[in-house]
Amino acid sequence: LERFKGITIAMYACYDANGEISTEAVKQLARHYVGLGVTGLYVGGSTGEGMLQSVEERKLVLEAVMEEVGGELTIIVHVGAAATKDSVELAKHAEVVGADAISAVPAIYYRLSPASVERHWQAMIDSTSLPFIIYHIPQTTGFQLSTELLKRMAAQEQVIGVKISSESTFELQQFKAAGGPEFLVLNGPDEQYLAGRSIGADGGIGGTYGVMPELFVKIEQCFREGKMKEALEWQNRVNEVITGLLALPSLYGGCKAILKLRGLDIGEPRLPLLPIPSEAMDEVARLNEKILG
Ligand code: SI3
Repeated sequence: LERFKGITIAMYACYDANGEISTEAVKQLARHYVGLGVTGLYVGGSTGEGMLQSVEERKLVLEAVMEEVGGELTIIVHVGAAATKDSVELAKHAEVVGADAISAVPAIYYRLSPASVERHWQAMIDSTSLPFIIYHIPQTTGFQLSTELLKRMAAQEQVIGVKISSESTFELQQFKAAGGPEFLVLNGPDEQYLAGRSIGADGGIGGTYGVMPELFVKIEQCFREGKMKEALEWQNRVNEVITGLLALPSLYGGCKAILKLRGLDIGEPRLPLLPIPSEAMDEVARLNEKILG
């Protein structure tokens, strides 16, 4: 399980000037993250705009990532979709192209019972032999994962962990206790990375890591070495940037704009996510400077 611990970057969606998937930009971005001390990439999640892409587009993105950095970074693929059938298709594809694990939110839109969500996840698990990581993000899916369901899922060897994007570190600790010491718990809220680690998370998956991976690697290193005061100083620096990013018209738009300032053009987010207007570019530049320190 070591290859899933530490810093996993939730990778941004990459589009060309017409808003179509750019496999070239996907490869460039994936390559950009090699050699920085991060563990891997989370592809097609919230940050990766998987829910705004067709099944075919999601496959294209993963293929590009695998071609470029497969074997160099651990690749977790988010295969969550509204329809179980689409998730199963994406899960099978993930196995064929050699991804390290799949992950999924509960199916979206319908108000689902725990039994329904369990069947949805089970269909993906049964369709491959890949490890499965539950993605718990109740603020967007509306589904509150109970400790009972988590325990039932975690009882299967193939279900290796949960990514918790709710902002409750108490819930994180409870899930860790329910899953047992060998069950991975991955922190979702980047602004609470150190808090999550301190209360039992084995690492994290985050959307703002992609503009400041080195800073998250610093937090992680300090934490591992027991240098808590220093770890907190890095977390506080990161949080000043996140505060600024969250005040922009769109978080992912802001992250992409920062990368563009550094010469990495991966396009704008897809609607309904908003691009960054030109009048906000001074603030984007200020945040970029803050990161580069
Ligand atoms: O892309 C992903 O699936 C994520 O990494 C989600 C991640 O947990 C993000 N949470 C949400 C609700 O989007 C965080 O990375 C979040 O963007 C960050 O903590 C800023 O609030």
